[in-house]
Amino acid sequence: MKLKSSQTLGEFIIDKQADFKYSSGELSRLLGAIRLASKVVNQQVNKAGLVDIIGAIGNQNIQGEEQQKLDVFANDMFIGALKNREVVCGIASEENEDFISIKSKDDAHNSKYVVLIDPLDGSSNIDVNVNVGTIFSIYRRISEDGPVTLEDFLQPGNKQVAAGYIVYGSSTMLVYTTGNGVNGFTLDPALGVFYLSHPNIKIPEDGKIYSVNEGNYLKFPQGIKNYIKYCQEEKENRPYTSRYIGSLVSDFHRNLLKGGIYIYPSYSQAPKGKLRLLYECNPMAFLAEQAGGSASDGFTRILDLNPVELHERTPFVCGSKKMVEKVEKFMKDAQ
Ligand code: AHM
Ligand code: MG
Repeated sequence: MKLKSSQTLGEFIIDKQADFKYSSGELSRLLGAIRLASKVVNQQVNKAGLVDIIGAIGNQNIQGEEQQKLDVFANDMFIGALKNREVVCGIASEENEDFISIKSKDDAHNSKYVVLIDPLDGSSNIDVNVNVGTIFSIYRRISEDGPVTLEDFLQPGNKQVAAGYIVYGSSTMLVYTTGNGVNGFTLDPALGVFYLSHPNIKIPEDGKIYSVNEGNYLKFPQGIKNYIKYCQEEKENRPYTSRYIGSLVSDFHRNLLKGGIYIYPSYSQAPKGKLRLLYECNPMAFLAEQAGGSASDGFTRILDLNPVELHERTPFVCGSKKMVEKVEKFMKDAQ
């Protein structure tokens, strides 16, 4: 088999280091830590179907440790890798109520970056062998020194320095941006190496796929209902195709490559929808924009929203530019 590219993720990160605004190598090491943790998590996700078999005796693994739920395992792995390498001064995770402040070994808080992470998004899909993912978002701290503060994490998405995801799928891929386009890397499982497989990804300007949980249709805002009907009409190049995995990373990844729109709107019982602005929507919005697409809450650009709390939610409309514009028009018209 001939590889499309022989450039590894490690080489690529080093090559691109000079593109970073503040190029001290710290961001490269940070991305390296995420790369490492993702390989460990990938191994465990691949074995998910065996957990009951391996852990059948008292639910203990070979080291005599209790079997952990995979989302807890992923959380520990990413936080552990970032802490050990002393590459961040703070981490906020969708799995933890509060953020963590991190000191380096010399007791200082001298790293520049904070990371927000959803360690295993869509984890309810694991039991049925459906793809899951990790989503990460990186900012420079804004507080001067000492332990990180909540304000370091509550920055608008337009201040992100880097963002990306890992999709644990039929192949495992890591896709990320540092604000200079989007690049995708596929893991060679035998070698444990990510290779550049999707350089400079661009999302088609328009698409024919819409991804939304239509089971909630009756509870959606009128503008979204009208848009869904529009997608289903037999007119011009429609009807569109409906594709919804229920795993944001996979739905986003497919639409990124093929063109399409992902929608998680507000609904009557959840006026701000389900997805988290900081862990899910901001990083995906940054990637979408860097690939030529866009992301909105139906009215406002996601990256311009000012977060007020760590775990806040927002309606989310993301994907091909023309499709997002169309949803915004339907939302406005229905007001
Ligand atoms: P999670 O962070 O608890 O895993 O929830 C996020 C997931 C997304 O991956 C997915 O797009 C969405 O929830 C699916 O929700 P629903 O089942 O309501 O359609
Ligand atoms: Mg999630």
